[in-house]
Amino acid sequence: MSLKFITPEQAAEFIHHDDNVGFSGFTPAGSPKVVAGAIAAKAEAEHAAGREFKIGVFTGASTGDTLDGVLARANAVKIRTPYQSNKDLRNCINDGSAPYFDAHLSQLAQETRYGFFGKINVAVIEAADVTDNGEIVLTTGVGNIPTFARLADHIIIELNTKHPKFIKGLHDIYECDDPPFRREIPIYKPSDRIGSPVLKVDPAKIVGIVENNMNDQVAGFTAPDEVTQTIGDRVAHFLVGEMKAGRVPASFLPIQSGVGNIANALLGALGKNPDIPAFEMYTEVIQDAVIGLMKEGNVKFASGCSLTITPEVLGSIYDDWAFFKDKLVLRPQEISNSPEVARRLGLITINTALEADIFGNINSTHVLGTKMMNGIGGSGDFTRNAYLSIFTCPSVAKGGKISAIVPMVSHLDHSEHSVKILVTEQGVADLRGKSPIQRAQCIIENCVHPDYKQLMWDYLKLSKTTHTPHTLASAFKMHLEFAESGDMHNTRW
Ligand code: 0RQ
Repeated sequence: MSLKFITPEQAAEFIHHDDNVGFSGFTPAGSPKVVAGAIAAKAEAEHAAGREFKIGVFTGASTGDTLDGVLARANAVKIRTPYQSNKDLRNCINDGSAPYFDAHLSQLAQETRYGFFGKINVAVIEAADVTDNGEIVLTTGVGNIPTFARLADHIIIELNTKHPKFIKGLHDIYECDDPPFRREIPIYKPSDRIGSPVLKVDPAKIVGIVENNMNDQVAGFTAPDEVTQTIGDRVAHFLVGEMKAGRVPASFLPIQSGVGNIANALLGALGKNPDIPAFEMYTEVIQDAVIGLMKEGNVKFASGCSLTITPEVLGSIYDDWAFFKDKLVLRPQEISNSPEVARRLGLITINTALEADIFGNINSTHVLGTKMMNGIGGSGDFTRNAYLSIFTCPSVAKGGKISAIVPMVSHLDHSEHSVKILVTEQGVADLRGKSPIQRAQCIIENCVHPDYKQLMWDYLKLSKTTHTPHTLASAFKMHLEFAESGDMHNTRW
C-alpha cells in the first residue's frame, strides 16, 4: 500500500462530535499544528448549523495555540487533560466552558489503557518521517502518542518538513505492559535505551498525511532578573553544600528541572558553579538552557520527553547533529516521568510553587485556591519519588501584595511528606527531619519576605496545639484579605 496526502479539512472529516482525540507531542514541541485548526473550523460550522460538536482533547502536556487555542476559541472542547498553559483555554477552563481534569503526566497513558476515559477514536501525530509500513519518526516531543496511536481506530499524520529525517534515533519508544504482566522498566542510567527509534503503528489505520511546515511555538526566556538569579544561586550553593556533606555523591546525581524562567536561571547557575561537576538530566522538558550547558560541557546527557526549545536553538542542534545525537534521548512520558525510574536513579528534582505553606505543603496549580493556572504536570511524578525534592518560588507575587508563603495552602498538590527543601530569594529552608512546628520556624526564618514575617510568627501564636498549630478560623485570612482589599499586608488575625 502507499500512504496518501490529504488536506487538513479532509483529515477533520474523520473526527466526529464526542470523539476522543489523542495528539502527539509534549508542550508545543511535537504537537500537531494544522489539523486542530480544521477541527475548530468544522466545530464552528457545526455550531452555526445548530449542531453540537465537541471533542475530548488528550495530549502529552501543554500544546501550542494552533491546538489548544483554536479549539478553545471554537468552543470545541468536551474534556481536556492532562496539562495546559494556553491563555484562551485557561479562561474557558476557569469559566466552566471547557471541562478539564488535572493529572500526573506519567499516569495518563496507563489510565487511558485501563479504559478510565473511554475510547480514543483518532490519533494525530506530528512526524519527521513515515514509511508505508507504519514506522514513524517523531519530532521534538513524544508525550503519550505510543498509547494513543495503538488504541485509536484512525491515525492522521502531520508530516512536518521543518525536521530532518536524520533525527531518527533521537527517540526511544517503549510502552509498559499492564498489570498483572508489568515488569520493571530497565533503565539504570539516564542514557539507557530500551525501546525502538521509531513509533510502529498499524499502517492500515493511517487515513492520510497532512503537510505541515511550522516551527514549535516555543517562546524564548526572559534573561534572569535579580529574584530568579538569586534563587538559582541559592539552589546551586545548597547543592554544593550537600556534596561537601557527603549527602550527594561527588559524581553528582541526575537533575530534573521544571520549566519557566526560574528553572532557566537555575540551570544556568548550576552550570556556572565550578564546584558542581558536569551532570546528567533525567527530566521531562529539555529547554534552551540545557542545550547551552551541553555545548559548554556542563551537561553530559539529557533524557526527556521533549525538546521544548526555540527554533534558533533547535536549528543549532540540527546543524551540529554529530555532536548532539548521542547526548539526547526523547521518551514517552510514561517513561521520562516514571516514578519507578525516578526513585531508582536518585533524582534531584527542582520544581516551582505558586504558593507554599509554613508547614511545607505546596500549591503549584490553583491561583488563590480556585483558578487553574496550568496543572500539576510532572511535578508530582518527580517530587514524590526524588532523592532530594526542591521547590522554588519568589517570596511574594503581584508586586508584594501576595505572600507566596501562607499559613495553609489554598490548594494542595505536593504534601509536606514529599517536599524536602524550599527556596525563595530570601533563603533556603531545609525541612528534612523536622516536625511541623520546626518546619514552620525554619520556613518563616529563611523563606518568608520580611514584610510578612511578623504576620506569620503571630499566626503560629494563635494556636495552643503542639503538633500542627493551625487555627482553622484564620488559616485562609490572608487569601480572604487579598480578595477583599487587594493586599495581604492588611491581614489582621
Ligand atoms: O501571574 O501571569 O498574571 O503575571 O502566577 O507566576 O512567577 O511568572 O511563575 O511562570 O515560573 O510559573 C507554578 C505556574 C509558575 C509553573 C508555575 C502569579 C504570578 C504570575 C505565574 P501573571 P510566575 P512561572 C515541568 C514541571 C506546575 C507544573 C510543573 C507551573 C503567574 O511552574 O505550572 O511544575 N508548575 N511542571 O503573579 C497568586 C500566588 C502567586 C500568583 C505567582 N501565590 N498567588 N498568583 N502568581 N504566585 C513542566 C511540565 O510539567 C510540562
